[in-house]
Amino acid sequence: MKDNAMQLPKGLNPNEVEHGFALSLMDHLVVPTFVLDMQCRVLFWNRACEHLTGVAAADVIGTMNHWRGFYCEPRPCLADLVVQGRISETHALYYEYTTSSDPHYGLYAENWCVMPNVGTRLYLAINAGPIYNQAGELIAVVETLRDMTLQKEAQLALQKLASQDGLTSVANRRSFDDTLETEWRRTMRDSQPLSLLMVDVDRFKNYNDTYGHQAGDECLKILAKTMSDQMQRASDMVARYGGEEFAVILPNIPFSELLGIAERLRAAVESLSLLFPESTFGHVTVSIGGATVLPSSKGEPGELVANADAALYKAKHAGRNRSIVTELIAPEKKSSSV
Ligand code: GH3
Ligand code: MG
Ligand code: MG
Repeated sequence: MKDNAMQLPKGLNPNEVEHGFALSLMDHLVVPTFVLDMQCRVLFWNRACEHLTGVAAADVIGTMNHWRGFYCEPRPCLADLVVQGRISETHALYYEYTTSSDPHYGLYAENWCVMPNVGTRLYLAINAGPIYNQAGELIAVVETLRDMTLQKEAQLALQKLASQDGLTSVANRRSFDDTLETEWRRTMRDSQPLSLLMVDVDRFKNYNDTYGHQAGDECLKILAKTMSDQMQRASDMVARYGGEEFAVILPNIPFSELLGIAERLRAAVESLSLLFPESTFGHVTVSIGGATVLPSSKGEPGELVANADAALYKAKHAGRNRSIVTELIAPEKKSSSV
């Protein structure tokens, strides 16, 4: 016997070890584990798997009902994909996944699972490993699971914090830069327009000077919420660009619609009727500059920001509380204003 071979418990012969002790060992593993045969029937379902899923081994062994431990609707588990050679479907069925070009390695994936019997949604890390006989034929697949819910929730919360502006809770500048870059590439690839609005609060220094910085902060929060509430599509992003300036990314919005959207935002802020003290300056208002880029192989996202900024500058100089938009990378630039 080699030095690292498993030592037999006293009183057991080798056959009992193979058929009894090995099974008992898998049954007592703290890692939730189940095994499917080549008909996708459950051969083995250990105690940790019973605990994780709330499904008793006696209810699932010999059946194809293993999916019931994890999901409400029938669907393949990772081990089914390996048994049936349906590896190309992994991306459609799992939240995260990696596949190896070596079929002996199996699959790794992560997913949000409903866990119908325990009533708690869990984020599971899943390995499905093929088992081959001595002739090299696939005879079964073993699936092991790890509960990663706490780690995933912490990761998502951190990601959210890292992409949110601390004061107003809209997207922060970093998130704006990333999204604009992504949408720019999409625009070039899909030949769809991309629009951007830059929104600057009018005479905000006066608001701060009179009400104080804290009241100014409250005002910025209200403005951010008001603008976010105006956006109708999940793909639109309101971000705090910096200070009292906001930016709105509008994927797939053509130039013809941009002025209307800018005016809707401007009017929503004006109708809040947030008063400046002594009413010297009337209500809190914003000026808006916008630009639309048409698909082109040239250019970069900074051009869109620069053009929207230039339009904002014009809106300020034209008297504030107004919107001016520009069409970019067209044969001739068109401008419209209100
Ligand atoms: P306009 O844009 O109409 O030309 O005038 P403005 O007074 O808004 O422009 P300016 O750039 O002179 O002032 C911007 C002000 O915004 C000054 C700054 O104190 C204020 N501000 C920037 N960030 C914050 C913030 O986070 N909280 C508060 N309360 N004020 C801020
Ligand atoms: Mg301002
Ligand atoms: Mg400003």
